[in-house]
Amino acid sequence: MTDHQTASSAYFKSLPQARYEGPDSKNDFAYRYYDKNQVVMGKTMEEHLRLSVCFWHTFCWDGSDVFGAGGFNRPWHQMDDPKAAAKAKREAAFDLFNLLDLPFYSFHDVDVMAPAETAQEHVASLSEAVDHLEELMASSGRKLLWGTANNFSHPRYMAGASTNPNPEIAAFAGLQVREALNATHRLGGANYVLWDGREGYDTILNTNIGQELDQLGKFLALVVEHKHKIGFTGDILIEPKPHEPTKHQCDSTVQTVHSFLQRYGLEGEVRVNIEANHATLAGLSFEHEVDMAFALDIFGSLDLNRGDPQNGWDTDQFPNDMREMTLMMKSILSAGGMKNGGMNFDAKVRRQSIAAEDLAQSHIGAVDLIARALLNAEAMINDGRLDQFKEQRYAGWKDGIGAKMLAGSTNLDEVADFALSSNHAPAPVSGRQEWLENVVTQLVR
Ligand code: XLS
Ligand code: CA
Ligand code: CA
Repeated sequence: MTDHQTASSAYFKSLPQARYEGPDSKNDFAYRYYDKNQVVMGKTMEEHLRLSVCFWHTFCWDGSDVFGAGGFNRPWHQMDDPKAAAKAKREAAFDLFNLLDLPFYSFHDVDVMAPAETAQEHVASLSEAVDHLEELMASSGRKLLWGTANNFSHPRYMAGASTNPNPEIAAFAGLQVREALNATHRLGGANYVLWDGREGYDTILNTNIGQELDQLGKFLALVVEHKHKIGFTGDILIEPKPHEPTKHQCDSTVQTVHSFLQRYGLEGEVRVNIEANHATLAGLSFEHEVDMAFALDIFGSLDLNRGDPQNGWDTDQFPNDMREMTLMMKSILSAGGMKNGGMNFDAKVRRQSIAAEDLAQSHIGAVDLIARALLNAEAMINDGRLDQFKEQRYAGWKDGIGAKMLAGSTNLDEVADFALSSNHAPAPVSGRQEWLENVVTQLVR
């Protein structure tokens, strides 16, 4: 990738190139911590973080919400010709990717193409967009973290995509997924994501849950089969979310997805894309979901953002919690680092942040947060106290009756007899949470 490509579209042209200037910089467009070439634990920051900008919030959203019209007035939203508008949007997107100098981006089919109504129009319109994306990627050196199909916005999907009571709609969803997966493969994407926004329900009165789970499971098996058929070597990722827009979503958490994969024989074929704000919507912490995915060996990739602790919506704000990001980074480093996955900013500026510079500065601040979190996580690992404490806490399971229980090489009689014969009352020990939290406070900078 060339180092300092400058933004060329009219929309971003007045903004300076973002580059690393160190912690003392006074430049609002500089990275203070993200030095993409800095080596941390054997890899550059760019390789560790694999940061990605998303199309939908950053270039497609016009600022509208359920109470009012959009006020962003991006030039590509003002154009009459839908094909020219889609092209201008793609060009502006790559200008921002270049300005930020981040390696990856992500998109839904409908984000990048001119709107289409029929199946034939969809295929033609996406294909035109993919030709252009291929050129833009070649000239900029930017890469695709993942592609996906938007099988939730069009009214045809109001009762679900693959879980729809009408199989013709499931087939239309199948067309969109095939085309989006083929496009992702052609563009060298590292992963393919399925976020099943409407694969759930609002009332049990009109829903056969068992039937819909089967529809979803069988559909996913078709996607996996197609991946192998075309030779796509990236990961297929499911993105859990508990609700919004449906009241009950089928794949609500990392653990739910894992059970679902087991039930439909898809273990080892599908991983998870974990979004911070979806974890908190499920009443879980981001670090819980990340650690759970590693424990179940289905970790794939991350969508970085945050919710609002007061309102409990999917607000998709840019992340700003250093402690949360540091603990997440620590989990990733401890598990051996990112593989095909990356960190995608599935985050949007607030509705009043209408300027082009808001799109740049929102990303710049979040990139620096993650870069610092990486340095903090490295410091935590080098410090060793947190890891040593956990290691010590479970040490008893390494041999004796503990090791036998873990290996499944004992029975309840032997376990009970051990308790009888050990001849003392085992005593609880302190979990030392406050001390551990103090250690975190000392190491999060
Ligand atoms: C919505 C999801 C969505 C996925 C991609 O809540 O976050 O944007 O990431 O379809
Ligand atoms: Ca997401
Ligand atoms: Ca979200």
